[in-house]
Amino acid sequence: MRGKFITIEGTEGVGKTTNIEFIQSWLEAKNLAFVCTREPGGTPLAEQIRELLLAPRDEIVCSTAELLLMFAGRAQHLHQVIKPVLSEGAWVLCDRFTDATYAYQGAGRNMRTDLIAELEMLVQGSLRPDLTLILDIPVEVGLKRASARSEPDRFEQEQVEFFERVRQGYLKIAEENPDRCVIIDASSPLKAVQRQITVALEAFWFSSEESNA
Ligand code: T5A
Repeated sequence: MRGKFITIEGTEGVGKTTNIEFIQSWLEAKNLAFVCTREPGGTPLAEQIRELLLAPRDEIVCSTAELLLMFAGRAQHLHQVIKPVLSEGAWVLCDRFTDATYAYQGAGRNMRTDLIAELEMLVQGSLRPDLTLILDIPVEVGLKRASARSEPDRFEQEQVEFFERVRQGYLKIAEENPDRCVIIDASSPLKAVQRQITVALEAFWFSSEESNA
């Protein structure tokens, strides 16, 4: 039986990295075999593409080049990691996936969603995450958290308006995919965020067990 595919999404500094560690402990407590990975990245080639994408540079990166690099890394990641792991029956926990492309390149850069959907079909076929946790936070709060932690990467150098569009993009994805997406209020203290995540994971676990029975 195919493993489950969980993704975690949100705007900058929303707390994905912090909460992924928490989700890993939940998976361990359930005795589930899993691989934790990220996008852009997840294989040596895709990590090199990540470096190309995130490095601040003087040259303005064309939105189409950015979009194609995202999907190039994703194609390699799917081929080398995600699909083999899922077909062995293990779970995949991924820090960002294609929803980030719809939110950042689609809503953020105003790229056509039908073009993104065509690339999604080319690269993924019918594969979609089974559960997506969208950590939601006012943009300014996330940017403040991110800037306190490290120097801004190329995306973090964008204006607040860009991240507002990205946030709205994520909220639209959640509205259009209520069976797959759960919005988590990430502006609360960490313990409260993790309580919401636990509720979402337990509900997902319960429904997966029921459909397996
Ligand atoms: N991208 C990616 C695209 O444009 N298209 C795509 O298709 C894909 C896949 C990737 C960049 O690429 C773009 C989006 C991104 O800009 P990334 O590293 O995945 O970069 O994304 P970032 O958002 O930059 O990830 P960060 O690591 O910066 O942020 P996190 O992981 O969301 O936040 P985290 O956990 O590091 O937390 C930030 C700080 O906040 C604190 C933490 O301790 C930390 O210091 N914190 C809290 N503080 C108070 N209360 C809470 N509840 C807190 N939770 C965390």
